[in-house]
Amino acid sequence: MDASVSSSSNLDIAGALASIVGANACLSAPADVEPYVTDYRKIYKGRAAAVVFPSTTGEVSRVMAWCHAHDVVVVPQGGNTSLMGGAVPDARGGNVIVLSLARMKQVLAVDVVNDTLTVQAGVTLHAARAAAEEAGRLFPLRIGSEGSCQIGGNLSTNAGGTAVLRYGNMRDLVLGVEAVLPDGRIYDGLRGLRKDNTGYDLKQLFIGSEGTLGIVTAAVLKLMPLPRARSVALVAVSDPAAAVSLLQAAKEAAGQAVTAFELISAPAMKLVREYLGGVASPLSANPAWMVLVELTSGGAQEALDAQLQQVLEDGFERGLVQDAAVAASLSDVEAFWRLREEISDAQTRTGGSIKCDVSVPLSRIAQFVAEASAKVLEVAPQARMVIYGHMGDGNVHFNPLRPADVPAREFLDTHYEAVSHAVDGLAHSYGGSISAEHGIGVAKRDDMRRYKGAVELELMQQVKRALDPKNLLNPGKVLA
Ligand code: 2HG
Ligand code: ZN
Repeated sequence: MDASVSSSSNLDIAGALASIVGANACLSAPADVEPYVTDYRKIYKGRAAAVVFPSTTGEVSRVMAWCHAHDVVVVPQGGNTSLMGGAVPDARGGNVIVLSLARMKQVLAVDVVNDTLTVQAGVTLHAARAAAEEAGRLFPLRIGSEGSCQIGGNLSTNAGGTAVLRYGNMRDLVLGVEAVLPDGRIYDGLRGLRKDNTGYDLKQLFIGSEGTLGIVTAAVLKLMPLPRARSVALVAVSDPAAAVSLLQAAKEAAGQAVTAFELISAPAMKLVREYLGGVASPLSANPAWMVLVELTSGGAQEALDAQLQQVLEDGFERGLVQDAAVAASLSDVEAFWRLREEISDAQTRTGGSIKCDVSVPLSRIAQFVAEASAKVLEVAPQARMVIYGHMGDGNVHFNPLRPADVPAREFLDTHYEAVSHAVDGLAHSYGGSISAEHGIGVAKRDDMRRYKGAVELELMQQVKRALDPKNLLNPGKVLA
C-alpha cells in the first residue's frame, strides 16, 4: 500500500506547502514519506499526503494557517522515537500531513549568567546537552534516545529518563516555550524567568500534551552546574524492597548527589547482555535483582568515590547489598550504562514485549512489583519478566516479554489485554499512573479512559476544543 495518498478533495497540499517552505522541504513521493509515517518500532504505520520541514517559526505558522483554512490534519513530529504511536498519522489517509521539526535545529542563545539555553524545537537532546557543556553547564535530561529525540518532542511528551530523581522531568527543566497554535497564531512564551506569576502558566499546556494543542517551536531551558565527579556502581540486591532501603540509605548519606537509581531484573539483564553480543556481567553471579546507582557532585572525585564506597559497605553490613561492581574508569561507567540503556532496544529487537510504563509512590513500589509479577505469571506463566527502570523516582518499565519459543504476534494476541490490564489496574489501585513517562499517544488512549475521572477527562476535552476546535492537530492522540 502506498504510504502517501493524494488528497481526497483534489487539494494540491504538497504544492501549496512547497510554496511556503520551499520545494526541497516538502516530500510527497511515497518512498520519501514512508519513514515519517512509520514509528520507530514499526508497529504503527500511517499515511500522509506530504511531509513538510519548515525552518522558522514563521514558516510553521504559515503552514498551520493554510492547513487550518483547508481542513488539513497536521501531525507534528520530532525525532519519531515515541513508544506510544504519538508522532505518526493513522492509516486513514486523506488530507493529512506530517510536520517535521528536523530543520529547526538552531541553538539560539546560551546565557551563562541566567543559566539558560534557548533552542529551536528540532535541536536533538544530544546537541542541547553538548551546547550546555560547551558553556560549562549541564542540561540534565538524560534518555537513551538522546541522539535522535528532539527538544520539541521531549517537551511535548514531558520526557523523564534516568536523572529525574535529581533534576525532575522536562516540565521542571523549562522556563519558556514558543508554540504555534492550530490556526497559525504564535504563542510567544519564550521567556527565561524563574519567577513570573502573571496569570495562567500557559506554557504548561503545551508540555506533555503530545502535540495535540500546539506545536512547540522553541524553548528556554534551565542549565545546572556541570558535575565534576561521577561515581557509578552496579549492585546486586535480593529484591526491590532491599533496593528501596538502599536508596533511602544512599539519600541519607549522599543527599542530592544521588542522581540515578535504576532497577534491573535478572531477565532484563540476561536479554541485554545477549543483545550486546554476550558481554560479560560486571557482577560475578547472576543476581535476581540489580540496581545501577550513580552519584554526581561538583567536588573531588575521590571524595565521591569514598561516599559511594561507604554507602555500599553499610548496605552490605545491613544485608541490603549482596555484591557490587564499582566503575573504575569512564569506559566502565559507559559500559554499565550501556547495559541499562540498551534494554529497550533489546526488547524491540526481540519483539513481543508488553509495555507497561507505570509509576507508584516509592513507599509502595516493592510491594507493587511483587504483586504485579504474581498477577502476570498467573496469566502468562512463561513470560520473561523484563522489569527495569527509574525506580528512584517511582517509575518502572514493567514489560513482560514473550518466551523464546513463542512468536511475538502469538504472545501479544494471547496476553496483551490481560497482562496490561492487570499491571495498569494494579498501578492505578496503588495510587499510581499507567503512563509515567511515555505518554498516551494512541497506544494507551483507550486504557486512559478507564482510569481518569470523568471530570478530569471532560476538562481535557474542553481544553482541546478551546485550542483546536476543528480537531486538526494530531487528532486521535491522547483523546479519542
Ligand atoms: C527507558 O527507560 C525508556 O529505557 C524505554 O523509557 C523503556 O522501552 C521501554 O519500555
Ligand atoms: Zn524510561
